Formats: sequence, C-alpha cells, structure tokens
Amino acid sequence: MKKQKAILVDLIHPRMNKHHALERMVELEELVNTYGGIVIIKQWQKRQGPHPKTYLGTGKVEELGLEGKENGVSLLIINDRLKPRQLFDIGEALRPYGMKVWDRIDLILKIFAKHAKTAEAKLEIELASVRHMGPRIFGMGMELSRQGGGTGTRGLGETNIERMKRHLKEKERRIKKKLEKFQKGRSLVRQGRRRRGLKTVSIVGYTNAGKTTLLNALTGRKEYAADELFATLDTRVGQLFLPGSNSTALVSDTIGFIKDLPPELLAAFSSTLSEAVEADVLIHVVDASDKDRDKHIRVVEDILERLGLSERTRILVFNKIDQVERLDRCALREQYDELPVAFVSAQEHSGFSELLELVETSLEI
Ligand SMILES: Nc1nc2c(ncn2[C@@H]2O[C@H](COP(=O)(O)OP(=O)(O)OP(=O)(O)O)[C@@H](O)[C@H]2O)c(=O)[nH]1
Ligand SMILES: [Mg+2]
Repeated sequence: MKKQKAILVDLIHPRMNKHHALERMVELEELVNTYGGIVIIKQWQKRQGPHPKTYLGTGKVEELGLEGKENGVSLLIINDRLKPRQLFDIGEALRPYGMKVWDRIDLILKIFAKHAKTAEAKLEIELASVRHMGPRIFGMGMELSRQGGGTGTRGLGETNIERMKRHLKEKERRIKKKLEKFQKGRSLVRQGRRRRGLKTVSIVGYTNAGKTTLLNALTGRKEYAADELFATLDTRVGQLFLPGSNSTALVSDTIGFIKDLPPELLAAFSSTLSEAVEADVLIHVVDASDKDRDKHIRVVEDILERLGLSERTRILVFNKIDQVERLDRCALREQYDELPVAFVSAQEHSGFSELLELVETSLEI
C-alpha cells in the first residue's frame, strides 16, 4: 500500500506549555506511523477554544489546504474528537484541494481496523465505526437536502437521510446481535473455568507497555508483539504455572489503553474487554522506561474505573527495567503504596519469581 501523506494539526490553548504541546504531537505522530502514513507537516494553532463550525479558524483550513496541495498531501488529521458538523464543514473546505479530514477517533479506528484479525475484533470495530461515522453521514444528508431544495426536488434529501439512518440502525443491530453470540461463548467458557476452579489473571496497560511480551514470556506463547501502538486487539489466553502453590491460572492479554480512548471504542470492545472485567486479578503493566509513565498509569487507572474495575485486586508491574539505567524502586513503591509492585523485564525474563509470588498472594492460593 502506498503511504498516505498527512498534515497533522493540533489546537492548543495559548497558555499550554511548549513541552505539553510537543508531547501531544509526538503521540499523534506515533499513531500516524502505526497506521502507515507519512507525516509531512506538523502545525499548531493557538486558539482560546475550537471554532464552532470549522474547529480551526476558517483561514487556517484554507491555508492548510493550499499547503497540502503543494506537497501532495491527501489527509489532514486533527488531534481531537470533532463534532460531525465540524468534520463535514472542513471536509467540504478541503475538497477543492483533493484532501480529506480525519479526527483522532477516525485515525484510531483505522489503526484498529488494520490490526483486527479475528471475526470478533472486526465486528467490534465495525460497530464503533458505525457509531462514529453515522452522524457524519447525516451531515452529508443535510447537504443533499440543501441541493434538493434548490432544484425543486425538495424532500429527496430528507428521504435519503431517513433511509440512511434506518440502514445504519439496522446495521448496528445486526452487528450487536453477532457480538452477543461471541459474548455468550465467552461467558460459557468462563463458567466452565470457574467450575474447574481455575483462577484468571488479566494483563492490562497502556499501549506498547509490553503486555503481549509479558504474556508470551509467562506462558510460553508466541503472540504478535511489536513496537507499534495497538498491536493487540484480541484477547489471547495462556496458562500460567504458579510454582509456589504448584497450580495453574489462566492469563489473558488485551487491547492497549491510550489517552482519550474514545468511549464508543470502549463500549464496542466490551466483548474483548470482558476477559479483563471478569478476571480475579489484574496485572497493570507499565513501561518503566517511558518518561510519561506516571501519566500513563493515571490514564489506565481512569479507564479501569470507567470499566467498573477500580476495586479489583491488581498488581502494578514496571516492565522494561533492562532499559532504565537507574530506577528508584523505593520511591516508586512509596508513590504507589496502595498497590503491590513488581519490577520485571519481560524481554529478559527477569523479576518473574517476585511477580509470580505476588500473583499467588493476590489470588489467595
Ligand atoms: N527492552 C525491552 N523491551 C520490551 C520489553 N517488553 C516489551 N518490549 C518491547 O516493547 C514493544 C511493545 O511490546 P508489546 O508486548 O507488543 O506491547 P503491548 O503492550 O502488547 O502493546 P499493544 O498490544 O500494541 O498495546 C516491543 O517492541 C517489545 O519488544 C522489555 O522488558 N524490555
Ligand atoms: Mg499487545
């Protein structure tokens, strides 16, 4: 696939500090790279708040269109969730320049779509897309109805919107029904495990923290782990041997979390996330070598709360310690003193015995 060229733009408040603005852009750029696009131009626009109609100032949109056209750019990506109306208006303004507009959610959905392998993950993404794209299609419908009004065929547009709405509702219903089947299958599997007295552990954490690498290292599985965001979209389950109690538990891996994870994605992924939601213990993996690790911990904790998991027993695991020159373990233990803490390198298989002991204590076996 030929790489698409993109202009990234982020709206920043005049009082936002430079470091924060740069950091936001770096993350967006990583997302674009993960998608397989090339970033050509990065731009910030300073504004008190978004323009109600065009999000960016109207002049800015034109300016970016011109610049994009000169550089063979096909995509403008805005680092925020936009209103359907705003996306529609910007899309219209960029059309003469041969460019399309995506917001952050579009970008994340495209990455998810690219990484989805199982039928279930594909359905989950389809559901999220229908929910996110739906309102924008109504925007297009409004356009049709305006055009219709001008040529005396009034009403044509409205009928189209109605038809489109019905079509989307129907589609959403069909997808949900299929997903329910998967959900039922999972719940049967879980009942079976419970009957057999099997305990479950679920690995959660920010994207790229090393969740899959840890799962593979702990269970001897060979799942896809890579230095990209959202490498995993499906839940994989492996067996974990616990030497202290000479028993096994099941451990599962799931999708990575990220700042501003769109709620419709969380909702759509409820089927995949149900492994985490039902787990006896959560392992929250953190990339210890990431300078934003504390922020990422907060983001993950926040999402766990949204999933109703703030009270679930969990272990905080600082991973990639092989990459950190000096790690002040005492300070970290103190900082997160409400949680049991472990330090590992999933890559070098180090620190595992302490981690397994904590898992055993937490599972009360
Ligand atoms: N140096 C070092 N690298 C690691 C370690 N654990 C994981 N990595 C690397 O970090 C990157 C991400 O690892 P993954 O296991 O795919 O991370 P993940 O949390 O599953 O990521 P997503 O599924 O994309 O959310 C890969 O390039 C791994 O090789 C570690 O202990 N040390
Ligand atoms: Mg993974």
